[in-house]
Amino acid sequence: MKDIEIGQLIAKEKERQLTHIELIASENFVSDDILEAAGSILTNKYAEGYPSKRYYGGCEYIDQIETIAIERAKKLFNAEHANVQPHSGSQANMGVYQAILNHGDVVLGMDLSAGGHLTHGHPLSFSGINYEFHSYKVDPITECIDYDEVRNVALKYKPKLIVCGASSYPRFIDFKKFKEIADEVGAYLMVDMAHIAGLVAVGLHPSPVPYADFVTSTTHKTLRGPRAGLILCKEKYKDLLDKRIFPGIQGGPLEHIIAAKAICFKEAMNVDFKVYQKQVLDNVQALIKSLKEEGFRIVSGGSDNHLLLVDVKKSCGITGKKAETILDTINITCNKNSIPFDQEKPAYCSGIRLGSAAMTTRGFNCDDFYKVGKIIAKCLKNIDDKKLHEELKQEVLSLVKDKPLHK
Ligand code: DSN
Repeated sequence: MKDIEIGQLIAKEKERQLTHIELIASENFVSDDILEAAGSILTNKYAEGYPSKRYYGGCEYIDQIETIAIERAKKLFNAEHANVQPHSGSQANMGVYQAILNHGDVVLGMDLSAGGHLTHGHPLSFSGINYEFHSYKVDPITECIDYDEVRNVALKYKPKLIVCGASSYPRFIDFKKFKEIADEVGAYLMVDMAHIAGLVAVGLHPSPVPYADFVTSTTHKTLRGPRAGLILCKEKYKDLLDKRIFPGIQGGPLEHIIAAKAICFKEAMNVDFKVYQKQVLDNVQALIKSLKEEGFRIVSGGSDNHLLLVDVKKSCGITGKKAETILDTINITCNKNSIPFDQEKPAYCSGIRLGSAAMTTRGFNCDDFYKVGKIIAKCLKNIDDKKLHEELKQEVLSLVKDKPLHK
């Protein structure tokens, strides 16, 4: 690369990725094919519009690529329509909101501290600014969604839209129950399946597609594609939705990323993708077992998906922020996370969120994740023992040695 400054920083970031255990639940490592498409000459092309209805010439190959991406997304998720243009999950959510809501309309979403996402109504997000969001939480004892509470809040506020799906919720979500509640109050149902899309694709999490009017997602979490968004919907909403994405909220689609999404959808149809997702689930269970043996409290008592929340405040008396910082010194990357009914401010949090998708891609098995649990436990129980931390960092380095970012 001629730009030495940026080239060196990319090289350093690659080295960081290679030498760290990546436990951020929303991250993953893409295949070489996806990387190649995302860095391809397709980035040179403007293609405002949709296949065969473009506002620029020279789109004959772009049209084929985007059509393949749409068809593969529909096939993978058994959906009637797919819009593959959203640049991100936030823009996918914004597109759906703008398609069916008016400014000030009432919406129901999951509270951020219970596991929801910023775009599910946080007051600082466009969602909370433009619409009147109300939220449901989780049951204070089980820390799982209480569908009776969701129903009661829905009956009270009569939302035009109910949003479900989460960023840090470790349990199965019952989309059928959400649909029944939405029908009872006459609301649309939107499911944001960003975190669990890979599990849904292979049938290891129940699919929201049969129940939701709109399903939004990112493509880079468990789905292991490029950093981008996706919307699935019923055929009857196709025109409404497509107009909202372009020209509603976006201009030229990122066709290099759409090509990468098409490859991602094909990869997700391979038999080995299901094997990978099963390993993701097994690895989470190994990590939970290891941490529980060390006395750590796991929010909701466990996990049904690719992530878990560890209550580090209760388990070892430190904040999530402190835990995130200390783990980083031994080359383990994760993020602080609020836990249900958290008493700490969002900048500190009482928990950390751990996910298995990224390291499973790098070839970690249950033994590796069990060891990772022991390393985390030793580190967080001895936060001032620098000598121990150095030993733990060496253990991490030996675990990641000879593990490529993507096999
Ligand atoms: N920031 C993503 C996550 O980490 O879950 C959600 O957008």
